[in-house]
Amino acid sequence: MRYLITSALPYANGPKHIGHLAGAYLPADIFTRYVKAQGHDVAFVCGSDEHGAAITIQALKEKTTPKEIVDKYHELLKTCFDKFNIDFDIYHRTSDPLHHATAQDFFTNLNEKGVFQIDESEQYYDAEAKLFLADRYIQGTCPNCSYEGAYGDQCEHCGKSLSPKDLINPVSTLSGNKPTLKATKHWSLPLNQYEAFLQEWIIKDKKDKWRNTVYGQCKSWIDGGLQPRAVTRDLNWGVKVPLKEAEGKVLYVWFDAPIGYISATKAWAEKNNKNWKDYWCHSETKLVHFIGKDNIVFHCIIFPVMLHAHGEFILPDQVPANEFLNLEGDKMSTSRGWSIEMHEFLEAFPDKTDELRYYLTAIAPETKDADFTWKGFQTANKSELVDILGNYINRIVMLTHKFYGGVVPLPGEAGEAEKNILFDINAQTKKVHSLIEQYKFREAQFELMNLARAGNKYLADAEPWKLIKTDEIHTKTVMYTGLQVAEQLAQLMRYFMPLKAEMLAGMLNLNRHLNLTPGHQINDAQYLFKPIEDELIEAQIQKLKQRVEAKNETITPVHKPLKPEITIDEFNKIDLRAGTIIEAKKVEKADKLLQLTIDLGFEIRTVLSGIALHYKPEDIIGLQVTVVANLAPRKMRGIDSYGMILMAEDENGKLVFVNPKEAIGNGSNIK
Ligand code: B3M
Ligand code: ZN
Repeated sequence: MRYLITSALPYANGPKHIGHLAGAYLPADIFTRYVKAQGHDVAFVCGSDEHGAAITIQALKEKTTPKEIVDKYHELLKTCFDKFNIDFDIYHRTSDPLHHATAQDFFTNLNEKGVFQIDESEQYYDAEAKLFLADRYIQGTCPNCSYEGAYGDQCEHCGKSLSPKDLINPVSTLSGNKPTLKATKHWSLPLNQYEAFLQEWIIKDKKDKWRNTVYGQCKSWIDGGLQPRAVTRDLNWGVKVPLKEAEGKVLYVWFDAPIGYISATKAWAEKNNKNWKDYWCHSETKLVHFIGKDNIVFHCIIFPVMLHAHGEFILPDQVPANEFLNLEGDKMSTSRGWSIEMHEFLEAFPDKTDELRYYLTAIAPETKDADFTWKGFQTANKSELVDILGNYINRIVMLTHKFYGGVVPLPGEAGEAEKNILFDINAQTKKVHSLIEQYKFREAQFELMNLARAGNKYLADAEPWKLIKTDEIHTKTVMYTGLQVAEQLAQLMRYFMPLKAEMLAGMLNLNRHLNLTPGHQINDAQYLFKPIEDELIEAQIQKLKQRVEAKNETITPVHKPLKPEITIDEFNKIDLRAGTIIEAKKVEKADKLLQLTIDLGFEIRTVLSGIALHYKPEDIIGLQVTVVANLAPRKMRGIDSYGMILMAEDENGKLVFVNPKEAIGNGSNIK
């Protein structure tokens, strides 16, 4: 079997945190190590995503050029992945000329096939900066939740996807001016024309094959109806659109980035005397994309449509997208300071990379969001790695030295217990393999630990340290059998904890011999794992807290521009009433929404409110609030909402209720 395995190309606009590592890099590495060990022909590719507005915005922030930004972060990311032993066959970059040529060829191919539709449209333009504004360069008020710092592509407050023209009071972030609309021309991929293909390929075929979360997201996109997507942008940073009439335009970053997987494969193939087409154009090859859940639509819908429209490429076989990793109960965010960047972890714990790999896999967000806690990390290290895996290895290696000078003994006849544990070696190995093949890395690693647990139990029951005094032959059998467990642990650990696996292989002197056969000399015992001291963990927790506080202090409150003036008559159109929350519950599959039942005195209503991240349902029952009572009903997540609750929000996104200071009759006017 041949595999082409990819991990999302990280934007080279800043460091990446351990949530990214857990989402798209570590599981890909485990899978790759496994399929390679099975003897398959595999290419594992990744690289930096060096285009797009995220990069140019970072350059503006750091007062430098996009080129300097991508050079700096490309190096940082590459080094971090190396240190975590994410074993890419190539870590490429989308600024490479080979990538530019590959992306341009791809565009030309589709263009010549007449795939694109050309749309003339009006787009926001900053007359002072003389630039069309990328969606991210425009900020304004969200039409959905009224958050005033929404971006032209998305409101980070309510999560709604937006287009710049949806924003109320748009402002150019380059100059602070109100942008003007100017005509421009763009090439679009008419996704709507590929609905039949997507129905056939995803809806019919992938339901039982892809993770529920992945399939579900695809289905809701497809069911919601697909729109054409512009694949060009008016920008000067990126892959130039290879057409005379497209001067000053580049390919949209999400058009060129996935093609980066192809150019990375080409670059790797060139160096390694391989044919890249074997990996991309051969129906027997399995293409597997490891990504985080925010990239699902691009990998499951847009890129496959591009590949399908091109016609010469295979489509992804699996897209094992992960959910998110939170940190100490809160969403990880580099900009807020609430994150553990990969390089920071490496600085603090340079020799604990496998311990982190272990913990991230043990809590992997495969089916739902997971929570990283420093204490959890410390505990997993102590009570699992040190006490179970490390302890087993230490006991068996020490005893081998003590009893036999480190030479594997010749076993006598196996008893029932030996037969059982030998069976376990086999059964656990099969389980680990099969779970990895199903992309269930968390369970796979758990089964590896179960083998270590079984080993501990076997030794505890057999008590070779006592047995040696009464039955030398059977002691040899026990020790020989126990060593077989250790050997298999070393084999299975290679996928998850490559450095520790190597260390164990060194201890068992497995490098040249395949099996621990009688007479084989093993090396001295070393501790595979060590407990992590409380102070170190405490220091990390403090560091996190202090950093967030410092960031909060240095954020100079931005005075949000006032909305345009209104008259008192206009204001009076809003009917505000006092009401009491009599019921509150979470809305399924909507992280932010609470469904409230409000007693308005004259009637009872359902109101949805985006406060679920700030308030627990049980804490707000009985609270009197201010309700916009004459707001037109709106449907969210299939539920009708009749009105809105007033909240005050500070620049950090903290929300508090705006409620009558003293209890007053429900239904009272607020004016
Ligand atoms: N750079 C977004 C991200 O890092 C984007 C992925 C590209 S994969 C082709 O999440
Ligand atoms: Zn919003």
